[in-house]
Amino acid sequence: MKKLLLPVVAVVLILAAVLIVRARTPGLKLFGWSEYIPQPVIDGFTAETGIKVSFETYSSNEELIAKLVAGDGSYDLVQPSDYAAEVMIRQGLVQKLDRTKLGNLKNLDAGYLKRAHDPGDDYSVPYMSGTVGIVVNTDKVKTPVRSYREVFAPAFRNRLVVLNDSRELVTWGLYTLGLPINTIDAASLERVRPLISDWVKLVKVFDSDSPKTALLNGDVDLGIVWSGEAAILWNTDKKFQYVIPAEGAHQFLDVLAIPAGAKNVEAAHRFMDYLLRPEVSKLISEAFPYTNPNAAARKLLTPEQLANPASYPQGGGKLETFRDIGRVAADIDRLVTDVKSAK
Ligand code: N2P
Repeated sequence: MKKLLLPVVAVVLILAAVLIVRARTPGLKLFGWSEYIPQPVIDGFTAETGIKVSFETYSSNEELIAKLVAGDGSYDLVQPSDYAAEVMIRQGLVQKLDRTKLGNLKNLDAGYLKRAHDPGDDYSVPYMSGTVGIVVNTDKVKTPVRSYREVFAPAFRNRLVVLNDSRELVTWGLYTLGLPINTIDAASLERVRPLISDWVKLVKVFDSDSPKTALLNGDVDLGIVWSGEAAILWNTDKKFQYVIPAEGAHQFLDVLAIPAGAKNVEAAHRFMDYLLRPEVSKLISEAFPYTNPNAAARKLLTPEQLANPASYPQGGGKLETFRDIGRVAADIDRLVTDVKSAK
């Protein structure tokens, strides 16, 4: 009996130690876009490191910025688009990265680095890129739809899904009027107002989280969506075609950044470096087929994935990134709230 006691006590002690270490390992608080970071990727990180990840989502940059400004959440890692990262850097809401902890940065295509929002790559790491464009169910819509104006046609009343995003909606109006999308003032917003106020009346569904759903269900026949959503639709059925609007389109680069008040800076760096591994980044592309800025991961994608016209658009079209527009952002939010409430 005595012989048994020692090993049993040892096993119990070891188990207890493991449990204590686990309980003490601080978790990672991640705040990211909905439908963008696959849960199995997050679970893989926890399985490997023991670091638990709490994951909350948002569906617009403005929502993310408002949370950080209010000091809510105490997040360790966030996922702004380029222009939102620019705002956060200017306002001191994010902290400098320790590049020595990001060995996998080498996997990125250099074309996605040194961008205007963070010229020294001091604060942000590219995650995925994409565009905002038109998706058409060609079984239902037989006429070509190439421009914002053609989307917001009376014939498509109640047949449209569009992103629920103020800056996007106003941008479509600005493009339609031939106005600049990053130099916005009261005068240009007043010109956009009547146009988008007509447009919102035609829309059946506003959805930034999963605009593909209304198209898949057949609730709507066309819309304006994130390219990754259009890419999923195309993978499901080739009748869903993606078009870069003729007037010009928004091209985004979404990044990862660490908030100034993060508690687990170490885990945030580990998670970022994990996401930059080619085999992990490939899993992200499989679930959410945006444009992958990770050159090493792209090598692992199939020819079919690379031929998806929404993920990797071929040929021309004017594409522009958003810039930090300062206080006008609040005017845009007000304008869109106004026109929607008058809908
Ligand atoms: C993912 C949304 C893509 C982010 N659901 C657009 N910047």
